[in-house]
Parts: sequence; C-alpha cells; structure tokens
Amino acid sequence: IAEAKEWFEQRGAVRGALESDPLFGAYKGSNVILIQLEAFQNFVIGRSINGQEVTPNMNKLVQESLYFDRFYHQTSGGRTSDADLAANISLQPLQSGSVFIRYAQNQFDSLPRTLKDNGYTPNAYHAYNGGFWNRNTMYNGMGYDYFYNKKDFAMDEPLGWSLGDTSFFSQSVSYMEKQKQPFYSFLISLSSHHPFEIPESYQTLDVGEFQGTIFGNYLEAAHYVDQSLGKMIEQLKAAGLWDTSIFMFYGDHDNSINDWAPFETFLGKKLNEVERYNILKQVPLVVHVPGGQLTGTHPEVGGQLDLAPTILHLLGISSKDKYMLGTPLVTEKPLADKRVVIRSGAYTDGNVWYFPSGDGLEENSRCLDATTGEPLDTGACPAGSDARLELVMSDLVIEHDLIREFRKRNP
Ligand code: GP9
Repeated sequence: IAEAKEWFEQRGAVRGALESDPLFGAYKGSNVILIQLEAFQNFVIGRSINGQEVTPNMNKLVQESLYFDRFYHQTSGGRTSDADLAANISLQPLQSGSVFIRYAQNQFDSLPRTLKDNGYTPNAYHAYNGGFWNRNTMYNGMGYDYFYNKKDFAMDEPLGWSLGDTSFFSQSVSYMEKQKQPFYSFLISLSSHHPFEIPESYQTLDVGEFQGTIFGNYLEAAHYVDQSLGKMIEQLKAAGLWDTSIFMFYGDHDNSINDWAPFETFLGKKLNEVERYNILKQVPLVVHVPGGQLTGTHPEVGGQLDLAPTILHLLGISSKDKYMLGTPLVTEKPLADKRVVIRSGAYTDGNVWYFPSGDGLEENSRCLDATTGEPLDTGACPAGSDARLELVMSDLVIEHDLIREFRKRNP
C-alpha cells in the first residue's frame, strides 16, 4: 500500500509542478461542459466525401478551439464506461470487465466530487436506462448531484436505442440553464452507436459507394451527431452559456468496424500497421475556452486519462493530492516525457509505438516509428516496464480500494 501510495504521489507531484504554468487557473470559475461522443473516431474530422464535409460544425469549432489530433482512447472491455472512468476518474480500465460494474462501491478521486468540493454543481446526462453500465450506483458514488437519464427526457425524437442526440443535447441545455452556476455537465451521446443505422430521412450525406454499408452508415451517423452538436452550440450561445463555459468533446472508443478496405478507400491510401493502430485508437479532443482565446492544433500525444487533470488545471483547482494518473494537456509548455499507455501495455510518446509481446518476454516486444511504422531497435522504446507499472498500480488501487486506505494514512 505504501509503495502504491508513493507511486501515485509522484504522479501528483508532476501535476503539482505544473501549477506555476500561466494557464493554471486561467479559466477559474467557468462552467464546464464535457461531452463524450459514442464511437466517435478522429479520422472523420476535417474530411469530405463527394464535396461535402462529414463534420462541418466540428471543423468550424476546431478553428476557434484547441484541437488535439493525437489524442487516444484508453478503453478496454468496459467500452463506454471505461471512457467515462478514464475521463472522470483518471484511472486505467481493467483487463477484463468494467470498473463501473465490478468496483462501484470503491472510493475514487472523481472529477465531479472534486468540482463539487470547489463550489460546482455537477450533473450527468445520458438519455438511456440509468442502470446501464451500473451508472446509477457509480454516479452516486462519484458525487454527481443528479443523473439525468432516460426518464428525465421527453422521447420526442426516437432514434436507435433511445432519444436522438439533437433532442438529447437540446433538453440537456434546457436543464443546464436552470442549474446553479458554476456547473459541471457531463453528457454522453448515443445516436452513433454500432451498427450506426439511422433512418433514411436522417441520411443527409452523399456517401456514394459506401451507401448501404456499415462504413457508410457510420459516416451518416457521424454527420448527424455533428449537426446535433452544431445546434447545441447555437442554443448555448442563445442561453448566454457559451462565453461562460469551457466546452469540450471527445470520442469514447472506436467504431468496431474490422474491415480496413473502406477506411483505405475513404482516406485514399493504403495504411501501414501504425497508421491503422492510430486510426483505431485516436478520438478527437476539442477544447473551447470562454472567448475562444486558445486556438491551434496540438500534435502532442494525450489520452482520456488526461481529461480530469486538464479541466482542473484550467480552473486552477489543484490535483496534486488526487490519486489520478493523467497530466494536464492544456499548458503553455507540453510535458517533455509525456506517454499515453493503452490497456494492452502498448504506449506511445509521439515518436514511437511500443507493443508488448503476447508471451510477456521483453525481447519479443516490438518498437515502431510512430509516423512511418518502420521497426526500430527495442532500445528506442525504453519505457515498456514503466507502462506496465502504470497498469499494475492502477489495478492495485481499483482491486483493493486503495484510495480509501491512502486517505486513512494521509487524510
Ligand atoms: C449505453 C451506451 C453504450 O448507455 O453508453 O455503451 P457501449 O455499448 O458503447 O459501451
């Protein structure tokens, strides 16, 4: 326990050292709207098909925001719930199963509770059954004031599993308008869920040769989500919430389409192993700050575990004493030795991709150039054991409810 505590505290010290960064607290007191988009991968951003942009509203927002185009999802078998865990608790998912289901009774240093302790009104919004992924129980423990779930939404736009994202976002904003400020609103969209079939009347993109395929349906669904988000932004502006809120969205996980042929046709090139892996793991992260003062595309690597530390950093709320794994991404100077660790034990620092061997032997692991995909000497990937240690420490904390123990030793 002492070893794990010390290891986490070292990670906390990295965040603590960044508190002298000029952006620490630059948006103190702002509302925070964080949107997790279902199966939303990064490769659609900025792309067109038959002369039509797939995500015109997001592309426009990217121009007025910070855009991280090498941002990775870090989910495992707990899929959407793992992304939520990463974003709001900053711990790694488990090798199997979902933390939301297996360890909902644990004590965690969650983003909603931390914000609540700092005067925020934290609420979660998702227009599906509250018990799915054990959210009712988990959200209660995470400190949300209220979880707006299916029963809180008028089913005025039935689509797919539940309510269409356009109505979901719109009704969520109506709830936000009544919240005591500052608020933290965490929203989970649903309309772009596998297998991405949306009614014909919703298919407003000409996907040409992909028409009637799962890949074509995915593009249509992404286009619909983009329209929904565009309308939400207009509504936030009309409600006077746009300039008082940090507005962020990211994708939760990949779209589970296992055939690379349509990706290659859509992107117009053959994809090497590293390009495929990047497409599979990269989800967009867009951060719009009040007044749109921070803009530009950030090529530094980051992952979902960095979301809570990033938000706390911008708000000037210290996370150095929180048992979290991530580090802030929006800083004046990016961290020099930043690494993103995937549940498989793979990691990237932006220069290399390290893939551990299936047999666990270090000499059988692989190291590839992160851009060209060329194999490199394993010496170019020296941090495989550090990546593994991050997973071991995260597992220890989750499987033995260690944050509760840490706090007893150091309240
Ligand atoms: C359901 C939704 C889907 O509430 O979050 O979860 P997924 O199947 O993508 O993990």
